[in-house]
Amino acid sequence: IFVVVLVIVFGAIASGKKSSFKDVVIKRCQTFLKEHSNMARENDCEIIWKAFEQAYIGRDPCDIPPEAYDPLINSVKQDVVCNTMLFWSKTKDMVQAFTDKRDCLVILEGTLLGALFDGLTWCSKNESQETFTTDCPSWSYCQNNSVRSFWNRASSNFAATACGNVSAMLNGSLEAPFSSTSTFGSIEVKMLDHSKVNSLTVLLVTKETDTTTCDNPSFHSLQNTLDTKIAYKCRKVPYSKVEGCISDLEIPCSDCL
Ligand code: AVW
Repeated sequence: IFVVVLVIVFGAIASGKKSSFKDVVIKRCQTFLKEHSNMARENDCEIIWKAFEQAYIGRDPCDIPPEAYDPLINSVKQDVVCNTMLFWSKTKDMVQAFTDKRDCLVILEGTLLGALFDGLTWCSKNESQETFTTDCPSWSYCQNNSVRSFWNRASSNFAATACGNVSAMLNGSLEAPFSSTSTFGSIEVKMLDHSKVNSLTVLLVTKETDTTTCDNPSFHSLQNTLDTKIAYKCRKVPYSKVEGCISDLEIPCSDCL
């Protein structure tokens, strides 16, 4: 009896401590659907999980093409609101803090698909049924790794569904805020559909001491990549203004950008 009790107690402690990767994703899914109750009827967290898993389970973690995530993309139902889409490059933390509790702008990481996997690492192995969260190939170790292919596929979908006037927050503290090899430059700009998107506005977030302006040469390559039927605009936004809006939710969005 003593041994049985011991096994049960240790079993409970062990299972209570460790929450599996699946548990994390399912929990995020349920939380998101609670906060966006209008989406709860159309989205099923278990179905989404199954569609996700089939992309990489049992496969070489460097041999997952972005298309492997097509069933996942199709399993998530979310209508994007035109004129609210915000892209970003080299500004992640600021943009996440800024959009977190505001509905006026939506980033990929603020949609159900992006929120489920933001900040996570996952992979499997040939012949394995398991999901690993450590010792997975890093972002640039191989092109088609399970995590990078997911973000490439998700970003391409996010841009392809964009409509109206969209914007991109870029980092004015950099010598070249636009990089044609970034996800924004290599995937998202190219996927914007001129039949739905009217304009792309670069919001160049600039500190007082920054010297980079909208005349920066890197924006020429952005305009060359952008469909000529989509209007290009660029405007400086003071970093202090964005900071102020992050700390004070009472300031309306229209006064932030
Ligand atoms: P980014 P993007 N090693 O700030 O335009 C590890 O350049 O690419 O913005 N992780 C990396 C690496 C790397 N070499 N490169 C990129 N990442 C990951 C989705 C890392 O997590 C949204 F819709 C880094 O924080 C945006 O509009 C993130 O990729 C667009 O794509 C962004 O790198 C931002 O992609």
